[in-house]
Amino acid sequence: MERKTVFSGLQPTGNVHVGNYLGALRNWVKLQDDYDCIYCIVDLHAITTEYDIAHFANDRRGAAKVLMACGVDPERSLFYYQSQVPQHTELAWILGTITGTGQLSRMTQFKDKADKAGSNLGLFAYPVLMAADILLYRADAVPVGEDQKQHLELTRDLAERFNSRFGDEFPVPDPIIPEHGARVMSLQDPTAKMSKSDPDEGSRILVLDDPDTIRAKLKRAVTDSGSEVRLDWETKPGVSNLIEMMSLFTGTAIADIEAEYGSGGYGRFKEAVAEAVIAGLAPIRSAYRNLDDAEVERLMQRGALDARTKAEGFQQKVRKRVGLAG
Ligand code: AQP
Repeated sequence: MERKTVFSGLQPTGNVHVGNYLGALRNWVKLQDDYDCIYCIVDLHAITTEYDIAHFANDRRGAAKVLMACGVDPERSLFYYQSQVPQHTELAWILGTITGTGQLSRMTQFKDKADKAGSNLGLFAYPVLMAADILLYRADAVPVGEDQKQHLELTRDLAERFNSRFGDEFPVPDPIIPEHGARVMSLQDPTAKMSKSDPDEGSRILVLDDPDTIRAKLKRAVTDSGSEVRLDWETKPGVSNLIEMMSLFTGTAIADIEAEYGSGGYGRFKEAVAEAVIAGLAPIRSAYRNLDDAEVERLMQRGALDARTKAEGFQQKVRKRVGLAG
């Protein structure tokens, strides 16, 4: 049977956090066993908000290295930088012609980011470029965290709209959202998602944080009133976030964590969570240290070459559909 195709992307900010890891990256790695996987460092998405120009190339490679250290394997997956495959932006333009501006202005990520940093056309059109990323390769499935659900809905709408206007070309992709870990919350505000762009470093644990930093961040993590360690997202969002994190890093069932730490107080529990996270991230830190920058860059250039060839074959079909090719 033909293998299905998976696509997903990550923005290169150098701050890959455990939300990205538990919500998306762990799935990316597992899916390599059963799917044709295409993974992308979406640098064009990253420049839609303020970024550090001088360090961008370095940050981009840093993100590629973190992903490789997590287990994204360039020998098994197509892995490259988005800006090196111009078919992404060409398809985004074409899809933009069938996207209503009303629908785009309802995207919550656009509203949040525009409120914080001001709006621009790139930020407004971000979800169309994301749809192009996915549809370019005719992906069947997209592993993402909960926050990307609305963008995936738009992608599905655009696939259907394109197919009905120009003829059947795109499969309508399904999101792959994990049952647990799809929305890891900020350590400082457990009602907001853990995020790369939060100015408070203490709000997130980075995949490459050293053990002492992880201990310190978890010690300062906001917990709730009372002292019982129990999963209850309504009244105990801070503790629930830590319980879920511990369960995902150790594979221990939530009920077993509650039974072991329920009445021992928050201090002891937070220390145990820190050790679980440190142990879970240790192999990634060590794999990262063993990666060579020049070799990573070579693999990314090779990935871009392969991706351009693959993308061009698909994109020519789109040009024919819309009347841009003979
Ligand atoms: N807190 C989270 N919990 C679970 N999954 C998450 N993801 C992001 N935050 C969480 C998932 O990680 C993948 C890559 O994300 P991205 O690089 O595209 O960044 P993002 O979605 O914009 O979220 P960030 O990392 O927090 O960045 P900012 O600060 O820019 O919003 C995606 O699959 C995402 O769902």
